Amino acid sequence: MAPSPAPGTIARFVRPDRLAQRLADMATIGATEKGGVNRPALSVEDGKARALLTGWALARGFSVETDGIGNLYVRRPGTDPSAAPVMTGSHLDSQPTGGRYDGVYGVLAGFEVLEALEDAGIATRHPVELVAWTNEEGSRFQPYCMGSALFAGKMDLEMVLACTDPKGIRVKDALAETLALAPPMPVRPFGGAAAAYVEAHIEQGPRLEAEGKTIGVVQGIQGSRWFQVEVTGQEAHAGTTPHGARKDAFQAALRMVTALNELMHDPDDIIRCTFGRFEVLPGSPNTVPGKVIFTIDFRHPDAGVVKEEKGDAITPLLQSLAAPCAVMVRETSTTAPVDFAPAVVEAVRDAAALLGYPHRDMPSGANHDAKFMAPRCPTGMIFIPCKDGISHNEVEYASPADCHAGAAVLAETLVRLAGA
Ligand code: HGY
Ligand code: MN
Ligand code: MN
Repeated sequence: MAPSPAPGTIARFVRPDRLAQRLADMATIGATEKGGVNRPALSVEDGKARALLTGWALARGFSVETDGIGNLYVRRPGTDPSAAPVMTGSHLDSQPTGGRYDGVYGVLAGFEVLEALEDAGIATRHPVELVAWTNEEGSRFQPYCMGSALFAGKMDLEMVLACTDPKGIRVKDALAETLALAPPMPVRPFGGAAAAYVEAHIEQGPRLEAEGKTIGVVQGIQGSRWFQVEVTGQEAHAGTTPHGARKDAFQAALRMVTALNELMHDPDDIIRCTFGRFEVLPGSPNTVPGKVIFTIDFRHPDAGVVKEEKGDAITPLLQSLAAPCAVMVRETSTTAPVDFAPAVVEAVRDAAALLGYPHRDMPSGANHDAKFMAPRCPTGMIFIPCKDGISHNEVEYASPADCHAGAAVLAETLVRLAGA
């Protein structure tokens, strides 16, 4: 077996120009007028992005596979066929007004590492495997992270396939259409072994840029709970119906949001509570709203706050404020905070130091597929800065130099974990 490459070797084969070009090519799929992307999970755009990555992978001689939810696996074999793969990856789906880096950067940084290994002729003991997870965002279909959660055995496939988007389209049907856009490939069962998982991602926050750091050595991800709330009142005439006789779904929802803002008030500004979707129906100026549908995205790094201190109070609070309307509260996702494996965190930190990139340890405020991989195998993440900390926005931007740095640190980390 060839001698292990000296530290810093693989980083020299990571090509910033190639990575930048692949990011630019991928950004044409679902491109929006303001320079972002709209690539909903299991849409035609998602299918085209997978097809593009599949074509690149096959052209480099890597093998490709999928599974029952359409996760896309790209594998470079190791010298020990019995060894579990060291995995890397992220997601290709985006927010409706998403950026050109959220998720796709981690997928393409991982692909760049596979290419660099190939170019360097480095043999790793473990296979190195890239995965593009299905529906990380949870924007079109809730819950989020369907792909990684099913891989990790944390969701039921039949439940997931039955989930519908706001237009009533099922995951099952959208998945079939998406898969048809990529070449046929072997289908593997869920739950394969993984020796480690490392995900590269933009920070989606302002810290690294503000502190002049290039690399975030991520310690873990905060907990989060998502709810969908449906308030049902009675449509009525806006001019003739006395307020005392109304079952106004909007007024009830307004009481709920006001009370939730009080519950989630945090002078330390650590709690995150967002009402990202708020629909008032029928949406006519002179009809009392008969239905309001809204979402709650609640997050906190402390498990006690996520659960009993705040999270468990949400549903009873909404129910107490519904009358004279009715309310249905559906919790669509609950994930506890996760800590990443010290050995992987250390490998990321050592790689950043070896390559001379200023770095800092930090938590993740955003959810990632790594949250579901953390209980399955030693897991870690690498952050790079994004301009003004902005993400989930079409102006999202990461510099080519920072994209290169993250991919180089990822390469060194994966080579160390894969046993070259
Ligand atoms: O919502 C999140 O935290 C992730 O960016 N999808
Ligand atoms: Mn993401
Ligand atoms: Mn996102």
